Amino acid sequence: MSSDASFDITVRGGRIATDREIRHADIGIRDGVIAAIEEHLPPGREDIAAAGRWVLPGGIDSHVHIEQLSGMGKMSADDFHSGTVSAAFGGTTTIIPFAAQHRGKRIPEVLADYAQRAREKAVIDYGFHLILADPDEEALSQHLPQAIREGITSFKVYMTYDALKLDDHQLLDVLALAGREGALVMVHAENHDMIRWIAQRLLDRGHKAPKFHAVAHDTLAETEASHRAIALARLIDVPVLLVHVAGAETVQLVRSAQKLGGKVYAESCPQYLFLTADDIDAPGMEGAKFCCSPPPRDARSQQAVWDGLKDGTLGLYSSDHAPYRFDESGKLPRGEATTFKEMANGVPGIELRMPLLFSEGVMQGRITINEFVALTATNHARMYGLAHCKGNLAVGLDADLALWNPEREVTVGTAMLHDNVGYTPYEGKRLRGWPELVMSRGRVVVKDNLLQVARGSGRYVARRSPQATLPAAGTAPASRLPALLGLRGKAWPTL
Ligand code: DUC
Ligand code: ZN
Ligand code: ZN
Repeated sequence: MSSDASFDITVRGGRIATDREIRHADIGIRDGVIAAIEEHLPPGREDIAAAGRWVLPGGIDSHVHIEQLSGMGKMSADDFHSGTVSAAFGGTTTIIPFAAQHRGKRIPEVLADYAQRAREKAVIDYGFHLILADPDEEALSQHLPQAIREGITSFKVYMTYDALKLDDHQLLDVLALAGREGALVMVHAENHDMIRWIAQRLLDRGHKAPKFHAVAHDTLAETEASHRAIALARLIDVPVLLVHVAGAETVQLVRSAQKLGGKVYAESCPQYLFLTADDIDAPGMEGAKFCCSPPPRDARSQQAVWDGLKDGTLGLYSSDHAPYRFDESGKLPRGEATTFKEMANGVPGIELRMPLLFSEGVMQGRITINEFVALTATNHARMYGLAHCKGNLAVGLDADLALWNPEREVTVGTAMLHDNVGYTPYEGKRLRGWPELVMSRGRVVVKDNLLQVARGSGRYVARRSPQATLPAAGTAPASRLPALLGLRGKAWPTL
């Protein structure tokens, strides 16, 4: 691209970081797309001064629950407006929420319903994953292939929750279908019967307080189900992604499976870096504010998650934003009498996901700025088929970016956030570094601490096939089953 082209916007003099490099340069933007990145570009119709700022790709948050009915039948507190506004103020420019199928609902209608809600309200771009609760013959043979053609190239399945749980036979059906069609299966891995069994005994003994949520969701329930999900995927040589990894043993499991050559990917979230089960052990019902599944664990697991993010075992860092208010609509359906089994599961985090990792990861020297970019944007784009348009700063990609002031100090408080939750688990935390200007497709979305765009101005992005982000080689012999059973896998494009 020649330097004398005219630009709608020139972002001038910033320090640009991608997942692989750092450079001082200007960015020229035309028609919402990055048209040039060079040391000195001519002025655009608008110039944005970025000296002293990091210019980073806009974040992609690939695990958020927005305007969604949960497995426990709870509607999340954020709709597509408050959810996307909150994301944008935290430096995120693309989200991939879930369109949730509940049993008995037809997939095409579910997808149409979520598409319409988002279209009217979202202020940043979005795709969808499908939560799959009913993988019947019609779903497997028609609706899922159709959804993939429409750009929904990942499905989330649950190994727990009465309303959503799939058995191993069903999981194999979904994995095989995804392998055939070039889609990705995301797994919520917790052993349902272990949790149910412990919870019943706790309740029988009168243990109802929020802190018993963490007892019921024992770390072994996560380890066992994660191991099983990995084994099912490896059995038929299909990629799998474990979402919201919380426990040290699960990180180790994933690392071992990857070393063996398993196409095993994994994600973790802020709550597993910055919270522990001790936070849930708070007076009265206060602990409910920190309850999510799997629950935050202990210092050893926090360190294991940091290590996994650093060494690439955990390639994705998402918020798992699951917003519920601290009242009858969400966390406390029966007020003070609510038991740990009745509280809505989930914590908010869409706005603080990136600032938390920037402050505690980059500014504290735990991860590099390039690792930050990979974990918050680039790896999501590759994993979820968005790399053709998002997740990095390069000519031809959407001009989705954020200007981060690394020196700005912020003390987290509920009032500064833009979600509809009314509390934050990170209240009072002091952070260094903040995204001060956020741009999506060349539109300034957040500037001067104000929203600059209209409701409904975000766009749906049809996603392509996932890309492998791990080397394929391993030491274990490849499974012979796919050939024997005629399971023709569609190879993922590699980088
Ligand atoms: N699973 C999630 O992915 N998010 C919130 C709660 C849950 O169980
Ligand atoms: Zn989950
Ligand atoms: Zn979730």
